[in-house]
Amino acid sequence: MGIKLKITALMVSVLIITGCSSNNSQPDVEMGQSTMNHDMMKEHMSHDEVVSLNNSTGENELNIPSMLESDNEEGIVYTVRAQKGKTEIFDGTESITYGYNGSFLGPMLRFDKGDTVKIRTINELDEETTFHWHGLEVAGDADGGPHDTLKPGEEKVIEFKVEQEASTLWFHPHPEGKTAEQVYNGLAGLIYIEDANSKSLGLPNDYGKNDIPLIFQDRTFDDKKQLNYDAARNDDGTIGDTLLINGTLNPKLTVNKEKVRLRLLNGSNARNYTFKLNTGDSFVQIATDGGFLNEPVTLKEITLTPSERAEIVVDFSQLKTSNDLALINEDGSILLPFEVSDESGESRNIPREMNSFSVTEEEMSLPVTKKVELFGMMDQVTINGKKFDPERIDFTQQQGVTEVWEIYNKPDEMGGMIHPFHIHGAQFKILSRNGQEPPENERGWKDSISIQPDETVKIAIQFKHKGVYMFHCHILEHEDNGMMGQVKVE
Ligand SMILES: [Cu+2]
Repeated sequence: MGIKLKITALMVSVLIITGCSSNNSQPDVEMGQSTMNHDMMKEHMSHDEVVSLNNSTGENELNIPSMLESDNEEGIVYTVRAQKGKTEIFDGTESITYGYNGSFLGPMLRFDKGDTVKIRTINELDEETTFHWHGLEVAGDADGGPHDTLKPGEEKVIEFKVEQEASTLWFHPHPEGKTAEQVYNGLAGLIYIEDANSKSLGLPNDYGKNDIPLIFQDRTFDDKKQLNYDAARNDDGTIGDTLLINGTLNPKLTVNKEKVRLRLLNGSNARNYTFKLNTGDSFVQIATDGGFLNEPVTLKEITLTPSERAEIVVDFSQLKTSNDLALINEDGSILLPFEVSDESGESRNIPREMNSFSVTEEEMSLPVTKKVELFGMMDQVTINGKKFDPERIDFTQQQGVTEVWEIYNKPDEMGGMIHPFHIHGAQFKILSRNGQEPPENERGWKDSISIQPDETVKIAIQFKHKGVYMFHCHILEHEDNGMMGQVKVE
């Protein structure tokens, strides 16, 4: 499969270089000795060809990331080290991996709203890296963008006050041109923010028991069971046939007969997932990237593009467990089998009112003051016709002032592809998708948004802090290929 993908990528590059068009009125395009017909071209250029994931056999209990303890009692001080190590992902074989405070992935950092947090970040890798806090509202110099590289052996202490509401965020590296490879090798960790509201809602919050993080990452392993990024790399987004959840191969999750909260994070370089239960049962979504929805939204499936999060609650006391229960992907591949124990857990209701998120009339009536056009594929990706330049500031915005950004995903001749668009340092509100109100389950704080080809979205965004922040496509290879710009908040 890896070989097939590479060939596809190569053919597409050749087609771009030769400047061919997929316009149906044109005759077959000649490429040196070989000739492609339109059906072949369509197949190779539809962007849709995605290798399926292998089914999880469920032979391994899901790993739950450890919760990172504070270094001292006086203040909240964490130490986060980026490290290289070996991990037994496959029984009896060690794979070379990266991780935070360990060999693979990272611990979960739990903050309370109002906390002043200090994090000592240390680069123990033999290459440059940065520590980016995805979704966290912090000053630009604490954000860990590509200007903030730590050389091997260097360390940096950042300090910030947590002022945003309860949410599930994450952290990962962001060095220019190297983000995709470092995340692929295992650098990713979770941040939970809790506040008075999240603690009073009576939601499942027993970490690892009925409050479960699920970090979805697809990978390709070579025949020595190694993550060989250079071999697997695809300029249009590296995908793989092997799913790891929280780093666990062939995971299963054992739950009690109760409502279980699943915090879904698409931590993949490029793959989109549409999650559903194999029974066809519904579940409720309770949170978006940056906070709770006002009320639970009942869904049968939910799509997350890279870096998006959603919290959902599945009621295992109501599901018929005679069948094999599993979380599956849109195409039916089994992502996470569930084993439901006989133990009935706590009974609880999900409150009808969870938050007071709103889009104001004023925000709706603001003019568009920033326009972003996403375009291209492979290494020909641009924002407003330009590739990332660390020396260029693309936009400026005033601290504390809400502006409306309009983001357009301009299709190419082959139709284009979904780009997940992320802005650093802030949570934003979706005002509209193609002029329409966003779906119910997107009426909450977001820091990443999936944008379809030819779709225009409007968002209202306010930065609470100053600094230079990135905005970019979260297909990590697109980001590394320059689909990124900078906004300076003054
Ligand atoms: Cu993209």
